[in-house]
Amino acid sequence: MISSNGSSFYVKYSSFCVGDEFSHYALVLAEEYSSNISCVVSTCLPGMTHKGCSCQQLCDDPVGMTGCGTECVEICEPDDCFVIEKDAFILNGESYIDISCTENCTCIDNQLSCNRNYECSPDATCKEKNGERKCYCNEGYEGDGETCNALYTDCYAAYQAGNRQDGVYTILPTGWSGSPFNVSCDMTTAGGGWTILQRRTDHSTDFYRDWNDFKHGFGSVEQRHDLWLGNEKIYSLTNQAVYKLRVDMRSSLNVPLYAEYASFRISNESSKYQLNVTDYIGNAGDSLSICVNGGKFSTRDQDNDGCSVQDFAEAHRGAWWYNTNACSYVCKECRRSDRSCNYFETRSSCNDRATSSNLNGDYNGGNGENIFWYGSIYCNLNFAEMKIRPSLV
Ligand SMILES: [Ca+2]
Repeated sequence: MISSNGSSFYVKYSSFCVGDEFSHYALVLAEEYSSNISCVVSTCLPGMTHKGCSCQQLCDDPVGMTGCGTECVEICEPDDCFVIEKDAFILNGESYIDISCTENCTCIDNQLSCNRNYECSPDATCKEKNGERKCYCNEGYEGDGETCNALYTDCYAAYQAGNRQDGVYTILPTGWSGSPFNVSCDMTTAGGGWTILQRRTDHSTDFYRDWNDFKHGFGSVEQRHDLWLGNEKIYSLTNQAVYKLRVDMRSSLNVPLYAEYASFRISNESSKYQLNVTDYIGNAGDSLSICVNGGKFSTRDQDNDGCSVQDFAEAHRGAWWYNTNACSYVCKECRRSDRSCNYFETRSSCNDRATSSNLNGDYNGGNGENIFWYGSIYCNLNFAEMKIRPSLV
């Protein structure tokens, strides 16, 4: 028989006899029988482990031994293990690593099972953290402590290590004091190894946001959908080496465009992430050197554009290095016929639209509030992606 909890057992009688019709097929069994009825397992309390079953004679009157029967009883024993060095018990399934990180013992059903080949990687340190001693990979490395791999400082480092797939990589720029973070890497465009800073593909992500959002970043790095990596991360990246900037774009008429700058870096937050770019090449036109370069970053809640009578982050519904001090002329609007922008006007005051690019503008925004790159003959964009790579490559 199999019981409802899955235990199988049998019962055996020494004789079995059925009478004739006259006796109405009466059943006659021998009184002697045996069985292997087992106890129910896994009823041990927490901290105890099933160690088997024992058949015991239980009697209603243990003294007179009357009404006796056999009952199967589960044996439960404590499942912890005593560790001499620790001078304490550890629970079943728990591990203990000795003080020199050379032995890793696990308690399995009362028994310590020890791995004596446990050893820290040369890039790891044996230490106790949050009450747990083990080998921990040093800063700039990741792994389980026995094996530690150097974290990439950017997508180009991942590319150099042999990675050729576009996708998400975990990086730790030199000087970044926070935890390693994910970036989306473009490993295929223009030689690969590009760390993506910004991407605009549709209207689903709102880019009209405050300083803190642009400081820390938003959007989906993992999906390589619309994103802003974050000014703190961009600052850290662009100050660990000299970086080249590439901006891939597509005009509203789906013409592919690009702009590259031989160097690109931003300053820290106390300098308002001031922009510094040099040496444009590309087919999109130069829309950072004019009206933008040298500018401080502005958002709708932080006006650093250098113009006291106008808030350009609000005027352009974006967040950018709006720099009215450097802007002597400005594209008033895109021509309706071919959406090109060869119609520049000399600016008489800063009380005007004043930027030559606005890649964080409103995806569906109207003229001047949308995503534009006025250096191009096609100024309105339906796609933009900013990415960086060490400039010596
Ligand atoms: Ca202003």
